[in-house]
Amino acid sequence: MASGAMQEEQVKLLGIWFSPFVRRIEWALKFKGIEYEYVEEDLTNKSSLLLTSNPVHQKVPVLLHNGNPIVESLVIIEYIDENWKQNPILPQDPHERAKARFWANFIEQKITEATRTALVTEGEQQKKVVKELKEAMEVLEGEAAAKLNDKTLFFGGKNGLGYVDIVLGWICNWVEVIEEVGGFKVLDPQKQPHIHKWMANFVEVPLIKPTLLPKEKMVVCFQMVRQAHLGLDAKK
Ligand SMILES: N[C@@H](CCC(=O)N[C@@H](CS)C(=O)NCC(=O)O)C(=O)O
Repeated sequence: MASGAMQEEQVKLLGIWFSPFVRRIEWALKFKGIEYEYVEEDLTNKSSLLLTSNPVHQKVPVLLHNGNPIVESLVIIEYIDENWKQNPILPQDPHERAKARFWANFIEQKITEATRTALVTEGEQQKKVVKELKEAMEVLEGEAAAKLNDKTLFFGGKNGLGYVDIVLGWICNWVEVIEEVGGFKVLDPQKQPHIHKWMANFVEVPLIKPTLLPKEKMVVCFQMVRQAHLGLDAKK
């Protein structure tokens, strides 16, 4: 019979197709080669499993590991890395690990959240957040210039993809869509050549490529999100 370590694990991911936060978890699971069941949620009619698994935020992604819920995408990625040791996502060295966590948090606070705000705002409020977003991109460009070169294509270093790559990866598929829908521009190959090179390499990674979404489908979805937040429907 199977030993303890070999016992069958139940891994379930509650998600929604258009979420960059969910996509990160799919990338982390695929990177580790972990089998999982994907359950698509209806966020207009959340399942009781979602509500009981993530009672505080009631958001996806939720990872259920043998029935235990883990929430918040960065927490989930760290959990996956701690539980399944193959193909480490975070660096082994404590200082490198701390630096990876620093950049992941920077991306989350200064880029991911700001992009979300820029999508659902207009006028002066949007101008302010887009300015902050551009400044954050410049800071990230500096880190990319320092860290990446012809031999080191990813923030994960010699091992290839790592924590920062998985956390940042959504920009390759989502930012262009959100820029179009929100009517602003933050990514510019002239201004962030290293980030653009990284993006070009990231989308070609065999485990990433098939998971990228068609732009047209996302534009329609994010237009609805923007309109819902701005109440444009009500004004019509
Ligand atoms: N900080 C969270 C963000 C998750 C999030 O915002 N999920 C959205 C989908 S993209 C959601 O479930 N929204 C449902 C709601 O706000 O009711 C994470 O990193 O997991």
